[in-house]
Amino acid sequence: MVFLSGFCLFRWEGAFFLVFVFPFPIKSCIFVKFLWHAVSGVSYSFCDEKLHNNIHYLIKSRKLIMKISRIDHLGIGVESIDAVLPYFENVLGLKCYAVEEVADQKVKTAFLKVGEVKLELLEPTSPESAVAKWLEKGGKGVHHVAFAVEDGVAEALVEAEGKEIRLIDKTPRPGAEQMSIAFLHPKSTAGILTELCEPQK
Ligand code: CMX
Repeated sequence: MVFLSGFCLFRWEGAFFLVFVFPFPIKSCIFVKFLWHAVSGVSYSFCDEKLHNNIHYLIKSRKLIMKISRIDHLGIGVESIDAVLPYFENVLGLKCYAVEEVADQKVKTAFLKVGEVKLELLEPTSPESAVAKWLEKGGKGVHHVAFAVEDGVAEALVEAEGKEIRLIDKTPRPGAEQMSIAFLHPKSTAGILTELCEPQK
């Protein structure tokens, strides 16, 4: 802390200089304070580890955030598609336009459209299926939310992993309706089993 006060006259190289100095700690002067904060703020920002990591990440990935264009579908886990379809068709007036088995996931799927969004009814075809285990543990209704990714599921997975999201699938795999899909673990996605998808190339 430096204490100075009043005007000070001094001579340098034949010229006289009058300097006003402050009667309080030099760091309290508004101008000095401003400079201090500006310099220390900037240097703090550059040292901030998170920012540094983000910049590093941005440089590495050359993008900021994955582009989600819409909700592609809601996956709804059911014991039996035949048992619930009358509700969706006869009460809600929706139309089932496709039934497909996804052997890889050990599920039978039925698709209905609601505007742009689809409902995917999921019926397990084996007790080993993830949906069967979920139903067995008391799961009901919406099983997962699927987001359509515009700029590539593979790239989105790299980005999500870089942001410490737990991946179920490290790389995209084929899903129903000729989609390329990958799941993110609900433990790191606010409890929502999250699917990223895009049409297969
Ligand atoms: N939504 C939210 N949380 C879920 C969940 C779901 N659908 N399924 C499981 N969990 C939670 C469980 O409640 C459990 O939480 P707690 O530890 O707090 O109890 C945790 O995740 C672990 O669950 P688990 O029963 O021990 O089951 P696993 O770890 O063996 O598997 C999961 C969970 C999500 C990794 C597995 O279900 C999976 O790989 N899912 C992705 C594949 C899939 O669901 N395919 C079917 C759809 C196919 C398609 O659309 O084509």
